[in-house]
Amino acid sequence: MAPLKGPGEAQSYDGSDLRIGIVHARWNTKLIDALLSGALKTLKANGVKEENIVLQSVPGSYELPYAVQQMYKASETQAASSGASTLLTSATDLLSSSTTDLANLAQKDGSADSGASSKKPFDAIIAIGALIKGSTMHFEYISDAVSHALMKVQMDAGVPVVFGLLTLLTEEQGLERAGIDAAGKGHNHGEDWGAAAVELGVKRKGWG
Ligand code: DLZ
Repeated sequence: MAPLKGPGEAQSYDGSDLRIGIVHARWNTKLIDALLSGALKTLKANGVKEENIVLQSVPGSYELPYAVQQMYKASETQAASSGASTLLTSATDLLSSSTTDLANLAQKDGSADSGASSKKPFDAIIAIGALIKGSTMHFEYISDAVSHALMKVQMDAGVPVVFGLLTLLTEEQGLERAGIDAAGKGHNHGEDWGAAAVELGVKRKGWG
């Protein structure tokens, strides 16, 4: 019988053509490490190439929306200029190469090309953080601000931003959602985030 909760039957999408960004906070590192591993695991299982996954870290969850926004903008700028810079690199190589070096140039060009194609704008970005409620109002303010800001970045930039922010009332909740609780009854939500990034990244190409 299908489970009541969760993202439903796992469907596989071909992520081999996708470029995915991941920004993660460093607060609550034990949780973050497990969630990040989970996300990377499903990205790779769905065919996303390692060289097309870009990782960034920020101190805490509050910094996530700004980092996502800047990362996406930078990827757009790089994509716009990468064609020209690839040509420039090849021309410079050609002029400065001796004939013995020319045999290597094809290989160099190949890697420049694959670099250029991997410099396309991100197809999706995953924002990962773990906020744990303390004794002040800090948790409420940051949870609210970050959730709204991530949605705003997604809508303003027109790129899927996967909501990998755990808003936890207890540490135990975090361990379960990172799939590292002692009882082993938890589930690593990072895996779902990786799958969501691939699904949205693939589907948005068809929506254009
Ligand atoms: C300050 C703070 C606290 C108390 N708790 C957390 C947390 O549980 N999870 C998290 O990701 N970040 C936390 N931070 C750091 C803030 O998100 C932020 O990095 C700082 O306030 C600096 O802007």
